[in-house]
Amino acid sequence: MNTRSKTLFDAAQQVIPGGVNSPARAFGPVGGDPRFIAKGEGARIVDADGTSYIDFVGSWGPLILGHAHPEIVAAVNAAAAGGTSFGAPTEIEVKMAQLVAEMVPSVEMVRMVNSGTEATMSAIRLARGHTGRNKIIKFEGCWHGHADSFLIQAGSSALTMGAPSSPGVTPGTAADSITVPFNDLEAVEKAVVENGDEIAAVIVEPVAGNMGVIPPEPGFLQGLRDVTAEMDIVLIFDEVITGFRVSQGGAQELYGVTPDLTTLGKIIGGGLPVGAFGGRREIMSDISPLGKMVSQAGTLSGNPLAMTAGYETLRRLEPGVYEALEAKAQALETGILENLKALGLNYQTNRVGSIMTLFFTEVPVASFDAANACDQDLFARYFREMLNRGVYLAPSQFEAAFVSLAHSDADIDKTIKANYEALKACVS
Ligand code: KE4
Repeated sequence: MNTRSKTLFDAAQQVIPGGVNSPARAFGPVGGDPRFIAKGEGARIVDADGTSYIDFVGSWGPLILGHAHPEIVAAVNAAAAGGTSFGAPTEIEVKMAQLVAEMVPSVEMVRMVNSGTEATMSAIRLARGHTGRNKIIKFEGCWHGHADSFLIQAGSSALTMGAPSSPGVTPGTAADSITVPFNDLEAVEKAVVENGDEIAAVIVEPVAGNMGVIPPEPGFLQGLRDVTAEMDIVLIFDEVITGFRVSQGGAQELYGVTPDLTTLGKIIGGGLPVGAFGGRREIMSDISPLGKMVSQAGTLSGNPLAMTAGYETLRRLEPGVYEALEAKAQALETGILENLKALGLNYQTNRVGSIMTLFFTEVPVASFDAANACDQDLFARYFREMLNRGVYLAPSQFEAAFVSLAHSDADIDKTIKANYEALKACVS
């Protein structure tokens, strides 16, 4: 059918690789063509053909307050009227850093950047510069953005596209990245023993969100904290998804484990390009222009527009917000589980607060291998059935659904109804 989205996609593919500016948006794994989005409002997005969807991608997490929040749009408009970027320090950057330090337990000092990738890339460089060591430990199926050191057995779009280890990453770089299974503390301890004084950092998503949502097993995060503290290894929590999402202070507050460094993104920018890395003053004091002068820089880092969107978002995330998000997400998960039971299906759900994944497998998903064993063809069918019923999910089994404060009870009920019909269509 020749829709406006199709026309735009045909044009896009002539000048943009795959027609998308990020592979996670490609519909290849789920079939059909991506919907080109014209606008968003609250919990809904409208595509170029005027079709409206209940949105559970929310720009992959940033829009915890929903699309086009009127007060945030007004604040960004006002900031833009005063200039979009100066390349010089501004008051809003100080207020933002103070607010992040107040909200995130591990953060004594923080540096703003422009994406989660920049945050994680900078954090491991800082850990290497601070410790004088070269190797990092990362976890199979976790995604920390597209810096070379992470693109070995990675999650998210790399996994979805069937290329978890990327061409273009040199053997030398790959040799300094040790990849172990998520939730496998013994494997971490073994890697530390084998490489101990060469390891600069362990970087982990405290709740994995890029092989679908996989919570940490009891004791896993504390175990990482203990083994890294013992060996003076920098523990980095990549909270780009979980930061300000699973609680006001992120996963480190939820699980009571404080890392040395934390990387942030998504919600911190309120939908504009912002990332950040922060943590212990002793470590952050080695970032240029201080201490050991670990280099890190950025033309638009901390620009007043992005800082305004982020600051106005964060300051609205008061504790009561998380009870409301929990109630919405719990209602959605309960409805899905009731549907599965009614249809005699045993697919699995994982949920932490307002992020969740429905896995098309009959075994509990606590590891990369279990996630990777899901029936991706069945997920693709389900995705299309939901899209045709006006529910917009991430086009991959290996992603999270994000519930926002803007999702109404009616939206949740409509989604549960669509879920029942979609599941029934998939298995009939
Ligand atoms: P960005 O560079 O995309 O802002 O952040 C990279 C990143 C770092 N750490 C974690 C835990 C992340 O989830 C991400 C990015 N998440 C993906 C979706 N799973 C973004 C979507 C995309 O790649 O288009």
